[in-house]
Order: sequence, then C-alpha cells, then structure tokens
Amino acid sequence: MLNIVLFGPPGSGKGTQASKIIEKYNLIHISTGDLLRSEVEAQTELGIQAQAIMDRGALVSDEIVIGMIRKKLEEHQDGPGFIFDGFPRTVEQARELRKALTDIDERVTVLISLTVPKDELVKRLVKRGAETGRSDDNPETIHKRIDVYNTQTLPVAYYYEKMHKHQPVEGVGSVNDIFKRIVEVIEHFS
Ligand code: B4P
Repeated sequence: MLNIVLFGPPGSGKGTQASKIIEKYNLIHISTGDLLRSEVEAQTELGIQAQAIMDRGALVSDEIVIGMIRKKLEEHQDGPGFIFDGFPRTVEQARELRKALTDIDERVTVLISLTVPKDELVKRLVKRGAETGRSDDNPETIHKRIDVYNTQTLPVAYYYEKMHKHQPVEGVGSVNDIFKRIVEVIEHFS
C-alpha cells in the first residue's frame, strides 16, 4: 500500500493537492476536516460539539478524530492505500495512526509537508471565506488556526523526521507545479 500523509498549515493546499494525488494514484481520501464538516452538516451530536471547536480555530479531541480514522481504515483495508489529509494534527494522533496501521500490517510511506509563508496562507483563506462562506475562514479564526498549527501540529513533522519520512515541498506556485513536486517525492519513496 501507498500511505501518504499530506501535511501543512491551514491554507497550504492540502485539500487541493489531495484531489490530484487521488486522481493519479487511486488512493482512499481521509480528510478529518471533511469528515467533521459532514458531521456538522448532518447536525449529529458529534457535529454540534465539533462545530463550536472548529469555529474558534481549536482542535477537536484526539479521541473523536482517532475513532473516525479507525473506522475508515477498517472499511478500506484491501485498497491501494490511503491519503491522510489534515491528520495527524497532534503527536498523539500520529502515535495512534502508527498503531492503527500496524494492526493492518501497514505503515506511513511518507509525510509530505507543504511550506507556505503566513501572509500567503491568510490571503488564500480570507479569499476562500469570501467565496464559500466557510465559517472558520474569517481573519480572527485563521490567525488562531495558524497559531494552533505552530504549537500543537508542527511537532508531528519532527515525529516523522526521526523516522526519515518527513519531506518538505514548496507550496507556493501553480497548483500543477506543486503537484509535480509532490509526484517526484512519492515516486522516490514508493
Ligand atoms: P481542514 O479541513 O483540514 O482545513 P485546512 O487546514 O484549512 O485545510 P484545507 O485542506 O481545507 O485547505 P487548503 O489548504 O487545501 O481543518 C478544519 C478544522 O477542522 C481545523 O481547524 C480543526 O478544528 C478541525 N480538524 C480537522 N482535522 C483535525 C484533526 N486531525 N484533529 C483535530 N481537529 C481537526 O486550501 C486553502 C485555500 O487555498 C483554498 O481556497 C485553495 O483554493 C487555495 N489554494 C490551494 N492551493 C493554492 C495555490 N497553489 N495557490 C493559490 N491558492 C491555493
């Protein structure tokens, strides 16, 4: 299996590049942001709790997120592999992912980390907020999300670095150019 973690701050292009990677490699897409947003839309108990957390730019609890991931892994054990988009976001989530993959005799192939300067991130997310009305894409929440990324999520990159599986990729430029850089990394690690 090819198991890719797509990593980076909010607005770095994870969701955008994930759809191109899936098209080329036929992987199962696991976006914890999308999974949470569909719970919000369905107004489930989990969704109601998650909405308040997401709207203030904080992270939903590890327990909830890990539960969602394990369910998805079980459903697609026989596929060509997974792309994890926006997960893991804490070192605890990274450890749990390792355990869950080990349970199905699998491991992460590579963590691809999209690097984008903060002013560009803010610009992209403000634009998306104006276009889509996404409730966490407002200036105040965007700054909070970037702070949360720097304090709680960035350590995940070091966790994979220690295993020689962390690969930074410049995330500024055209979507197609960035995708080419990502494909080079995937071909190298697979
Ligand atoms: P996510 O849904 O993961 O949101 P995101 O970090 O903003 O990334 P997204 O993938 O949507 O955006 P992208 O960079 O592709 O998370 C939302 C919230 O859910 C979190 O704040 C948290 O509360 C919760 N959550 C999710 N996962 C969690 C977890 N594991 N644990 C706990 N809580 C969790 O794109 C952004 C914009 O940039 C788009 O408009 C796009 O068109 C544009 N763009 C992309 N590439 C570009 C390029 N090359 N040039 C110019 N613009 C570009």
